[in-house]
Amino acid sequence: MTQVVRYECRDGIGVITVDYPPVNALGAAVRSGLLAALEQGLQDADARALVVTGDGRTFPAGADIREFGKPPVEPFLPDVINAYESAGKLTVAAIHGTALGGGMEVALGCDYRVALDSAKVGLPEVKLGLLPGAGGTQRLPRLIGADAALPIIAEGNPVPAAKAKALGLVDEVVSGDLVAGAVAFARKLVESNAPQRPLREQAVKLDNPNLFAEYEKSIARKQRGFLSPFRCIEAVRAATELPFDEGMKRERALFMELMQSSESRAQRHVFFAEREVAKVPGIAKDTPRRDINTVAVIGAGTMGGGIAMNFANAGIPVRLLEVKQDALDRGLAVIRRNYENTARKGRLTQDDVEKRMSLIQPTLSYDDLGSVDLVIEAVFETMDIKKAVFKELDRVCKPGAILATNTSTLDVNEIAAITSRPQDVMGMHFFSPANVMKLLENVRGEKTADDVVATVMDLSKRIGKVGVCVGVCHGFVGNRMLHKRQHEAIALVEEGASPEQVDKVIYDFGLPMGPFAMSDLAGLDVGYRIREELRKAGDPEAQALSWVDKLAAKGRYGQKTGAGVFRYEEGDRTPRPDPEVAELIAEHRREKGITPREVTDQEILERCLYVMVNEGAKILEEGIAARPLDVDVVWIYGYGFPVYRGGPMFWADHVGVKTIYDKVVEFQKRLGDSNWKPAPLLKQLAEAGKGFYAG
Ligand code: 3H9
Repeated sequence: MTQVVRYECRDGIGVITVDYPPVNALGAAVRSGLLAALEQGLQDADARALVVTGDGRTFPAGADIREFGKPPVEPFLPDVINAYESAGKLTVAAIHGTALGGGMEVALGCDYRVALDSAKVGLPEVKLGLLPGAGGTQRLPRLIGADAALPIIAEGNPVPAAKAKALGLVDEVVSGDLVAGAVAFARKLVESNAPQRPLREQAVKLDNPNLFAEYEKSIARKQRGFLSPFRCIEAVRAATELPFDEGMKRERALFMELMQSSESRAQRHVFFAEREVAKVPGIAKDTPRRDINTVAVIGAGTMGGGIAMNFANAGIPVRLLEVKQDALDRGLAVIRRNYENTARKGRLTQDDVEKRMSLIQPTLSYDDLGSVDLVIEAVFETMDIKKAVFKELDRVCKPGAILATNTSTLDVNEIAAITSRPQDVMGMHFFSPANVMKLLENVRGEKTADDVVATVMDLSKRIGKVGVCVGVCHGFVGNRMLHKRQHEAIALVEEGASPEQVDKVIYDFGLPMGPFAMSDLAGLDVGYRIREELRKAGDPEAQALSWVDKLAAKGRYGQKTGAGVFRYEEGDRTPRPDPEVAELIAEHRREKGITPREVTDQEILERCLYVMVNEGAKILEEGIAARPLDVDVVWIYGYGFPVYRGGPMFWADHVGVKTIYDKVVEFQKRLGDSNWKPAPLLKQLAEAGKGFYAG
């Protein structure tokens, strides 16, 4: 037998244990180990039934995703599960941790299931762009009915043990020693002559005859662009319409289709990227971390308040500082309102609201910050103000405290230099709304110490964020690329497109909204102010006054003023085209002597996205992002880049770097250097026939 699965007999019950850290994934060695152990258990005259379990932290958490895309190796998982299902002895799965995907399918191949009270079970394949491909779509509906099985398969969320028991997904929930509990359960089954229960022999219950059509309709908007949820529906429907073996064939065909799909490839890439991103190149795994037990946030505005909530949510006390009492009161009232809204939706208890509010301690004095471990500044986006804040922090904070700025565009090195401890300074760029958006760009300054970076990266996870380590430059990774896209979007309208056409192309590509709906949401005044600063500073990259700036100058700031690039009706966030804006654009074109032309959707897509890829390549060259995956994760978690496209750099490989480079060169000739100078890295990859990932 292979070492990754072992067999022993305990109290007359054979115990098969998978031991393949970290998550007992069902790689080839585990699959053959499971077969060998089954054989041994069947031949063991002392074993009257068999228990299957996992060592370490979990029951198998699924097929080994690293094997996907490689030539398949026998034995295949469906065959292993069939062998368990048709074994001549009773089988019991003993589940702890997370029995997911293929792991859950192994459990479904057993006659009975016992779970530890803390365990979760589920079929998350859909989140990898797949569907359960080892019988899950055929066996789960036979166990709990199609109506209950469908959302578990098509949404992929794990089900806690107690709920699983209520659904009939597990037979017994135990606490304490799982294997002892499962062995006792198996003995009871044997003693009571309990029958084997192969699910393949069960009929499928379907309560709602319109289940599939209704469900498909209900997910259509949320799952826009994804392929796998819709294939999951087909597979479950097959379970209700076909005999088991036919259903299995259908499941297999759908699984293979998804496995080859670009959507699943992208989703699997994102799965590994979001884990890899936490490992910062050059920072040793064993770098010591600083203790973060208390935090302070400077500024109780929208951003500061949202940031403070993250810490309160994680149970970390946070001092919230403002300079004026009324601003502090306003900030606290907004935070309370946010929590109470969540409580009203049933996602928090009133007790939780009070607990979180009590963790946020308001103050008007910097002298109250002497003992905090981390301070995050979230004041007005102006260098002079930031510097004044950091001077104060340098004065009051204890040695070793981490001093972070939430700046989205300013030079973190310049801010650090105003203090006597630049090694303790870094950027923590939260995305708005800060209590909701998962991305955190952790900006490492020239002098930031390794342990500060490691601490902030760990802390990101602790507060439920995906932290990406980036370097200092204007706009860092996300906004630097966004500014390039915005520049193109504005230019495309100047040349003849309408704002709604540009937005539709980007929305249809899969982003949650187009560039102009996004700027209306963020507030046109924000971008206007940043551009004004650049113009005033005489920055050669500063853009001339655009039609969007003209709208901002007229007080059309976006959603908050009911009008921006689009207009908004009271209480409705739907962007509506505005004839007044069309007139302003026409006037702007006349002033600049531009005759509008027809702009194709294809050109909009290429100019808005290729410009980002080109900028992403520059960001990589300059070391602002260490790896293409860092750029991808920034765009997925910060801007809602469609997961099924894998992020801009992964998508670029899909399109072909050479194709993109050729277009960039063409646009450079037509539109000039300022936005279209090809990144040397892009050129180099294109000429070598390589991609950002594919070597
Ligand atoms: C499937 O089962 C298909 C079948 O239906 C059909 C087959 C025919 N494979 O997340 P963590 C690695 S599809 C390989 O940080 P946590 C992970 O990369 C699969 N590796 O820990 C990481 O590596 P590293 C369906 C895997 O405690 C390490 O384990 N199953 C796999 O926060 C620790 O992971 C799923 O989709 C895997 N399946 O969360 C479950 N899973 O240390 C996917 C993890 O080198 N997994 N790794 O960075 C998860 O959701 C979480 O990992 C889990 C633990 C909840 C289990």
